[in-house]
Amino acid sequence: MSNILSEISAAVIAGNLGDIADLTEDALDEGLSAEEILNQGLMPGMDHVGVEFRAGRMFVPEVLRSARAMQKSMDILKPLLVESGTRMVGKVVIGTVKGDLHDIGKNLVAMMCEGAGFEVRDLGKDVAPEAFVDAVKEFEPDIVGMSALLTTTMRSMQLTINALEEAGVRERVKVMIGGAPVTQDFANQIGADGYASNAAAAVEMAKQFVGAA
Ligand code: B1M
Repeated sequence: MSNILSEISAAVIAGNLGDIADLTEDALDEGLSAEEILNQGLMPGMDHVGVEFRAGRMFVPEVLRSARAMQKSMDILKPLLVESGTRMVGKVVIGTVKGDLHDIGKNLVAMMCEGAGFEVRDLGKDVAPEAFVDAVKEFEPDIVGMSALLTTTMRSMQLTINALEEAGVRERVKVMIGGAPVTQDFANQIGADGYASNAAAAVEMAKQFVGAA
């Protein structure tokens, strides 16, 4: 890995809010692409944070700081990741489901969908089933995307699909789900239309759903 990418990983791990923006700019100046910085700098850093968190060597305030550092870099990369997004290929409503505050992966999926030309309405995190229903009625998306990072909040995905059915709008949209604990089996079980394991796969699936693949 290039030195600057290692430094970016280290800045995410340390939650170094002072240096991460400069490091990101330096990496771009060195000719690295936004995708390389994301996949080989930020993501390995956050993976390491996850390992340390699970092992009890990092705690919530530190993890939060790492998340902020990653977001700060992503704010710089976003225009580059979405720069091709001038065409409107379809509409996506996306959110992290109720009870869940993890939004980095969801933000990435939203960003990459924008980059692929989708109009995206991001409902944020901790989104109640009723809020998804309201957004479907108001925004009339082609796709509803749900993200969950906790095994305990995966159930909110099922509850959201139930709410879409009860409101009579389930058939109007394709439902795509993702997040670290989510699987294809789980998607089948709750009646989602698709599961994507990462942001790039999510974009491919979204394009297939609207016939733009
Ligand atoms: Co949390 N956390 N966390 N956390 N946290 C995890 C998820 C955990 C695995 C850590 C661990 O134990 N190793 C664990 C969950 C265990 C489980 O349920 N299986 C955990 C826990 C336990 C908790 C708390 C309960 C801790 C506590 O308070 N005791 C708490 C819960 C709060 C809540 O949500 N109610 C909590 C809190 C937090 C912070 C707030 C401190 C912070 C989140 C900050 C934020 O998001 N703004 C945080 C973080 C940062 C993590 C880890 C370290 C990193 C998550 C992340 O951002 N990854 C995480 C460990 C880990 O995953 N390594 C962990 C980077 C991101 C780009 O990846 O989100 O997987 P990811 O997204 C990927 C794919 O999954 C996919 O594409 C993305 C890009 O490729 N994808 C989709 C995601 N959504 C998709 C949607 C799609 C398609 C694909 O379609 C719509």
